[in-house]
Amino acid sequence: MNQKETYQAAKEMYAAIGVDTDAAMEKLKEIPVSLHCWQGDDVTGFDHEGPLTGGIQTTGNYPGKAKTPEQLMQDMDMALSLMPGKKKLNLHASYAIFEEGEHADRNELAPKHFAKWVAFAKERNMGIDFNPTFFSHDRIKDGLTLSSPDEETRRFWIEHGKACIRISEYFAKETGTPCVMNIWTGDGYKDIPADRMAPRMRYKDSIEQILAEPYDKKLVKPCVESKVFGIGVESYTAGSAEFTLSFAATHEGCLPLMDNGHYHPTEFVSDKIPALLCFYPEIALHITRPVRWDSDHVVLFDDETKEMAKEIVRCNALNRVYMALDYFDASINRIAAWVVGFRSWQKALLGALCTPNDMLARLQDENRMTELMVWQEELKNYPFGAVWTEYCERCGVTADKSWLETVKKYDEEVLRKR
Ligand code: RNT
Ligand code: ZN
Repeated sequence: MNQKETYQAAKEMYAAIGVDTDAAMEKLKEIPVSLHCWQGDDVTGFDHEGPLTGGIQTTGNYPGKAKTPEQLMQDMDMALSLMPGKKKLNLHASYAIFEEGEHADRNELAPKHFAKWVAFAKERNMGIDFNPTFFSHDRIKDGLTLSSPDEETRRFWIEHGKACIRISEYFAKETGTPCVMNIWTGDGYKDIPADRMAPRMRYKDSIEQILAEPYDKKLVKPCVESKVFGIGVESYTAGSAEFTLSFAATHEGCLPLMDNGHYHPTEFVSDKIPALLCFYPEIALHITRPVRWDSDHVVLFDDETKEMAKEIVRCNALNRVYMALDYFDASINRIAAWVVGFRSWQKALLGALCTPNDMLARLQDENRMTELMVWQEELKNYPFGAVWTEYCERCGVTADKSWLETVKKYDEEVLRKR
């Protein structure tokens, strides 16, 4: 059988259980997924010299990492060309691009420092998401930014947040796509604090001040990302799950952002998605792969990844969930890391769209739990691979791993020569 026939057979099998695979592919093509620029250079950025801080870490020393905006864009282009589906660009403030001899500190960043990124995104028909960078900077005092007891420090970081709101609005206006602006800080304590509330009250006030910057709520979607702990801040994180959820719940227009690496290993974000969708009009996600902890390994087509995608689709919430990838592996080819992660999430979404969700929900409501279990197992053997191959072909990318040959060639010809 050639691919067309294989796909036709698969399509009929899915049709028999009420799944329209063509419609699933058409739908997926329209759903943007945000690709994080920071996988390309180990979260280094262009506006500082120092190390990566904030309780996050990249490990590995794979050769040829991008060191300039041009290199990062070139690498990203290579990655983008190997991924099916609709992409959005996810930037951090630390990726500002300065003219020769120019520099602006984080509190003074302006739209012009991102004009090159806007041109890049527009040429590729991508919207842009944004993140103020509250780490890797010498104005972090004693590990604290927005929750610092030092008013000058806190002011600096509030100004940074406000600058980022203005830049986010600029992105939205330029690209014609709303910009999701995510606030995450690594603020916390290594050891048991004596006061857990005051830092949170300051953090709360700081975010309120940032969001008091005027902006169009249709264009900028601010979020707050929670975290359970970071390296060096194991005992206490100001932006805990309860803190950020409550903040988002009580501040109109502010979304909660769940990063699936930021919970205890026995918690599942797939279960949290429908819980939040009961209350929030919109939510945001950082999709990653935690290995025993917040390790930010490359996203794979694994069970929890599939389950998260299924929940978004089952809840009919593809237009209510902003999806962004967030991982950084410096130990393997960085472009391949981008590609594998993005393709894994595409597979998970396509798989979810090819699931007879209404039928399964009916079995649940009619308490036909034996049948439900048997069906869920049966579906694992459906010919999803044929649908994926067809989807990739329709998107103009290779379906199998032959894309790796292109990356290997680029590795030899470009990366190793840096
Ligand atoms: C860190 C958070 C945060 C960062 C990025 C770089 O634990 O997940 O989202 O990964 O902002
Ligand atoms: Zn994250």
